[in-house]
Amino acid sequence: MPSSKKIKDILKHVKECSPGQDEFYQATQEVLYSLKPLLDIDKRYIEYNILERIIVPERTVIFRINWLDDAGKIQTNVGYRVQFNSSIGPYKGGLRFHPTVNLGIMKFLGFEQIFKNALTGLQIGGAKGGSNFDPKGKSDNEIMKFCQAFMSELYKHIGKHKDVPAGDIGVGAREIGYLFGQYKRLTGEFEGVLTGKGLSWGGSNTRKQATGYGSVYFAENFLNRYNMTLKGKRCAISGSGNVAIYTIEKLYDMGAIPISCSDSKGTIYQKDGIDLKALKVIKEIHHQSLEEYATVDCKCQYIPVSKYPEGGHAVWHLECDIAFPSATQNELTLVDAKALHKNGCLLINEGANMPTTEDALAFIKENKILFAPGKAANAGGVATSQLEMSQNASMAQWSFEEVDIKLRTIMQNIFKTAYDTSVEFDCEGDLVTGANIAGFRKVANSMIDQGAV
Ligand code: NDP
Ligand code: 2IT
Repeated sequence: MPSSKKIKDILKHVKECSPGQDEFYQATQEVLYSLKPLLDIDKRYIEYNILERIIVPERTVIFRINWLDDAGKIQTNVGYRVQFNSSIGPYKGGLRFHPTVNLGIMKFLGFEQIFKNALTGLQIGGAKGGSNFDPKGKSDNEIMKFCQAFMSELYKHIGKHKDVPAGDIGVGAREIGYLFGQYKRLTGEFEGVLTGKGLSWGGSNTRKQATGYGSVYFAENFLNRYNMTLKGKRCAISGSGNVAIYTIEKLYDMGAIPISCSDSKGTIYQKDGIDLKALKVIKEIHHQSLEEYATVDCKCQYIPVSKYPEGGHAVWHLECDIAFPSATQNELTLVDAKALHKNGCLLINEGANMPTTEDALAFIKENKILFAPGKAANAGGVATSQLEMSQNASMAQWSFEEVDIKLRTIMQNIFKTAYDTSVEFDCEGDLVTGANIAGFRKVANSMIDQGAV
């Protein structure tokens, strides 16, 4: 059977057996179609039913979480852990706490994580988890109660050689602390079962910075390949969470000008560069909205979300050389991609997971804008998580500089792997194809080696 017919049949089957999981269809469609050149030259993947197998999670745990709010009322949420693929190592991937979380979103994130983790060159399988719990407006006590209730079920399914969760949207150092404390209480084990831990109890230097720094290192490698650098480049960044903040920090180090950040309520545009110190205080210490930033910094322009109709997002309508979408999935639409192109943007570097919609991606490809897919560009976070696991296994703690050097090397290698694979398959610079094929090949070959399990 020709590979294109096979891919079509499988995608049809995915839709039939998992209704309403749009983000999962989007992710599987993008990956499977990009594998066509590989499937055409190596028939083993079809012969061993790798596509049918790789799109089904090895295990999905869905559970109820009951917790007591500050008023003494019982609240209920749903928890998930999708253990997608363990062919090359223990399951690894973040936990997301956000009201939009559902099974389709967990599956898209877990699926992407398989190939991202393979691209790092490290031995980690793919997983994702989380809950539809909304941390916004909750007291510290409520966050702790929720994390404890969440871990009271999750601990049965994870372990340092089995599955090692970490943070994602809505899960940072504070939540990892409460989750770890409860795991330790339930099991009596002090083990590296989570990454993103505090530095005094097993965390790795640079993990907090790693996704943002890694995204910038990736962009620099990409630009260097075309005889350019980040120096002096005007960069539009979306989001104002962990990934966005450390993208902005590293961009300053590289001599670039980060001109924006955003949150779910609005965008900050600051022509001469975002005030990083003010941003950290507002977001990392006080957990406030960017409206607050606009009140402390009068040189910036604040554009509320409601002012941007037609499916566009203000941040992508600013004049910039490079775009760093670093907030959430499908935040960069066709309208946005057209605006970026019109304004001369030369590179879109995905800090978030799948931030670009399908039609925007097609437009970007057609118009030959350089494009760094999230599974390559944002892999620095999970790679540094694996470095945390290594340090935990040997009870060591490496310095900030040591981990940062390793991170730079890993990002350089990921770029080289994705780029060289694009050359191998006659689509030089198409890193979507390069990253997907390189990640898939490693996982699929391991599945073949391990037989029908
Ligand atoms: P944070 O929770 O720290 O920050 C998320 C940011 O995105 C906030 O500014 C938030 O705004 C904004 N945001 C989230 N959801 C929406 C939405 N539906 N609409 C508009 N804005 C939204 O998360 P991270 O920075 O950790 O994660 C950002 C992205 O990076 C995600 O796609 C994540 O999967 C990806 N990623 C994260 C890694 C990590 O190590 N943390 C590693 C690799 C990828 P508000 O506060 O108003 O909600
Ligand atoms: O999407 C991601 O790669 C993450 N949220 C980080 C996962 C991890 O295990 O560090």
